[in-house]
Amino acid sequence: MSKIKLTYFDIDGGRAEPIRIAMSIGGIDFVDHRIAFSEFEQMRTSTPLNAVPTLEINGSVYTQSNAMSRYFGKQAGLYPEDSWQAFKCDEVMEALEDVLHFTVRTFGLQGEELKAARQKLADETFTKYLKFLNTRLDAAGGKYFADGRLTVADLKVFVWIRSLKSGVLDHVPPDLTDRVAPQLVQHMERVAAQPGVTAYYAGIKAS
Ligand SMILES: N[C@@H](CCC(=O)N[C@@H](CS)C(=O)NCC(=O)O)C(=O)O
Repeated sequence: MSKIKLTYFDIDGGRAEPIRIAMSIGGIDFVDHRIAFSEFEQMRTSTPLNAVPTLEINGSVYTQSNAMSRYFGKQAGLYPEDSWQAFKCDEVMEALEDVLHFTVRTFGLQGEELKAARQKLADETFTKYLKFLNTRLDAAGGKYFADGRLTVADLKVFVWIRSLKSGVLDHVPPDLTDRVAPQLVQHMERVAAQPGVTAYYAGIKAS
């Protein structure tokens, strides 16, 4: 059987990062195929839906990051067995998919147009989703989003909040989460301190 291959941009974020972390926690052997943005332009049409991440298993190529997170999350013990808890996990993951969809719409804009779009994104869309996630976390007990333990929903939120706080998106204030949803900052720190997560990043630094 050929090795599993996950293809995505060479960034420690975005849609593939929760999948990479889940596979690492689950001890799943995979090729972490990282591509440059310029490389994607050449390979775009060879992917099933002209997008990444893609997952190659036994010679077939699959799509949809949340499906991948769930598949490997189940193998890694990071997905609830109880269907109601699974629903809670899924709701958060799909909300994050909305966020990425809205974010991507601002890519490629320039100058004042970019500034206006990003300020609107921060003030309206991100603020709405941050408050929503904060409320969900609170309702789930304040530590994890589902099942009272680390799941792939926590990994996906962690990756987003870390990205927001890094200031990588021009015109989105890095302290937005601190102001709007402070519990998510504590959540990010909680997830970052998980042994499986620290081990994953230690491996990345060593490679
Ligand atoms: N629903 C898909 C969305 C995939 C997607 O849109 N990926 C972005 C990168 S994060 C992409 O490849 N976009 C291609 C493009 O913008 O042309 C998933 O979750 O995997």
